[in-house]
Amino acid sequence: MKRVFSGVKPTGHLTLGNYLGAMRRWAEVDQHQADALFCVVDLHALTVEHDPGRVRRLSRQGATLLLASGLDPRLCTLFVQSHVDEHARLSYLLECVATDGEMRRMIQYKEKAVRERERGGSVRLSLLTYPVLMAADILAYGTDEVPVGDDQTQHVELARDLAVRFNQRYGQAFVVPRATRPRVGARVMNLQEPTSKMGKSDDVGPGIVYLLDEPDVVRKKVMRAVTDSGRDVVYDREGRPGVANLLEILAACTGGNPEALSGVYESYGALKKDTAEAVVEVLRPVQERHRELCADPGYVEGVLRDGAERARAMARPRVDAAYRAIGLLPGG
Ligand code: AQP
Repeated sequence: MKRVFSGVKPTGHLTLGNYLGAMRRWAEVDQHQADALFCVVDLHALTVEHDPGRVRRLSRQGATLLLASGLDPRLCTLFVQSHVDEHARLSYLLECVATDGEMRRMIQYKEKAVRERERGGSVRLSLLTYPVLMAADILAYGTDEVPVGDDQTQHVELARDLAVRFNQRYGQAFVVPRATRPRVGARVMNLQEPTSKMGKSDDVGPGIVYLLDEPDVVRKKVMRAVTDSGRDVVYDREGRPGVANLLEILAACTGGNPEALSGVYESYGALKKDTAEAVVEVLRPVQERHRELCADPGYVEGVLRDGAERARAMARPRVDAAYRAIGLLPGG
């Protein structure tokens, strides 16, 4: 059976982008068809300015929302990255095969470094090396597939390159993974800035639909989405990014096709109304289940404890073998 690994970063409240681009497919497809691991990648949240208490709260909330979105611990392994030491252990080895130039070419690094400077902060070294830790997350488990949204494909490419390089230099240690993406919803854009991705730690809050937004808040955000001065509803990502984004969100929520849906609407208002209702309906069961799980925090903690134990047992032999292969003396 193929192995699948993916994760969410507790850098903000999870968004509709995270859900349509990744989480929904993990629950509906991946956990049924693969030996799947899903992770709250909390170490990654330390790569930018952070508040310790907030990261802890968001990690717990992220795990709870993953369960609420349908992950079933009987079908998959759900855990928190920092509970499994193998990620950090392997990351160091991979830093010894990655290059400085590779890191500096990463688009997300460039974008986030600019944002950190604009916010008056300095750029942490861990922001530069973040893709190596992500490669370790993936490679430690012999992962075949990494289901992610478009924004993460460059990082998965790097994980592939590092696996191939390590294997060529030191012997076959890692499976070479590949990224998979959803048919629609792979890149949900900010409703107020439809040329930028809807990102959970962005500053343009009104353009972001959070998974725990109340239905009326969702409606308000979608109804106020930026479109353009035209009138016809046409699907044109380049020329009409705002309308295209709404059509893609509607298609992702209803199982339709954005191109076909564009023919159904004669006004932006009607498109927005249906999109808002479709989003509210998609989020409703997730929010209900989230409420139930919040009433039973011991259950979530237990799932994470078991998950970390299982993940450790899967990662340790491969990471130990990589330590030996690269030339380190086996210890006690
Ligand atoms: N807007 C999006 N559209 C489609 N997929 C998305 N993903 C994120 N945003 C969108 C996918 O969600 C998964 C988890 O993302 P992450 O927690 O690793 O964070 P990220 O990719 O860096 O995205 P964010 O939400 O924008 O976080 P910040 O703002 O902290 O950088 C991934 O599979 C991602 O592709």
